[in-house]
Amino acid sequence: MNSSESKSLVVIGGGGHASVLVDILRSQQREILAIVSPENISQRRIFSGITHLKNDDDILRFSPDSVNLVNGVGMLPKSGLKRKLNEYFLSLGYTFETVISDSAQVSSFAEIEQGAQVFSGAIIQAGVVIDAHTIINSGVIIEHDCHIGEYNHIAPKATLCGQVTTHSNVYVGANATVIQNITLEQGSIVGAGAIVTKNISSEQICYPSRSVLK
Ligand code: JB2
Repeated sequence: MNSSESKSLVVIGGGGHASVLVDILRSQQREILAIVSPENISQRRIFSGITHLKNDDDILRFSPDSVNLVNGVGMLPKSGLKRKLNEYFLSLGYTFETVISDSAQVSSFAEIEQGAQVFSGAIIQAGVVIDAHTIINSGVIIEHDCHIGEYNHIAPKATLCGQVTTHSNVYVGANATVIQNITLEQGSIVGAGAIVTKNISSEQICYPSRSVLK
């Protein structure tokens, strides 16, 4: 166990994404000191027994030396909330925990950067780099030598074939397929179920009905 793993955790957000993270962390016997959400969280049984705090500044009562944070706010296209929260707390000296489900298959020759989240059944092959604060959702396949940028969300069951590169803030929708050697530039969006066979420029959208852009 490294020093990061031994720290207690505070989870930001109390919705669906947070519930999946808390499920993983509970199965790994991690101590969760609080869930911080402005909304009621009592409707989700997975949160029972965990202290509920309503304001983000309540986190300041825990010192950065004693806790790590888990950002449980999900990330849909163009949503900047996750990054905004992370940058605020990183500037105060907090660290975001890297969360990897026990049922994910991560090559020992892959690198997962701090604050990334890898959910159940994901497969991450040799030579892959997942940059910080990126979500690799359930059942995603990231093939060999892909480089996934920071603050991406690769949604459930998406497949990225070998040597795909994504820049920051990229969203790949559920069940999309990106063929090998493609680059998805900053802020680009791949719709659910799309098949991407050409590079996508910054901030452009690949709609599933068209399958490829241009
Ligand atoms: O500023 C905030 C804030 N704004 C919203 N600070 C804190 N601490 N929490 C905030 N929240 C909380 O994030 C809301 O109160 C709510 O608890 C949570 C958002 O939950 P929701 O279920 O709406 O979305 P999500 O982010 O958990 O999940 C989205 O993204 C996932 C990746 C959904 O679209 C999911 O379907 C998706 N799988």
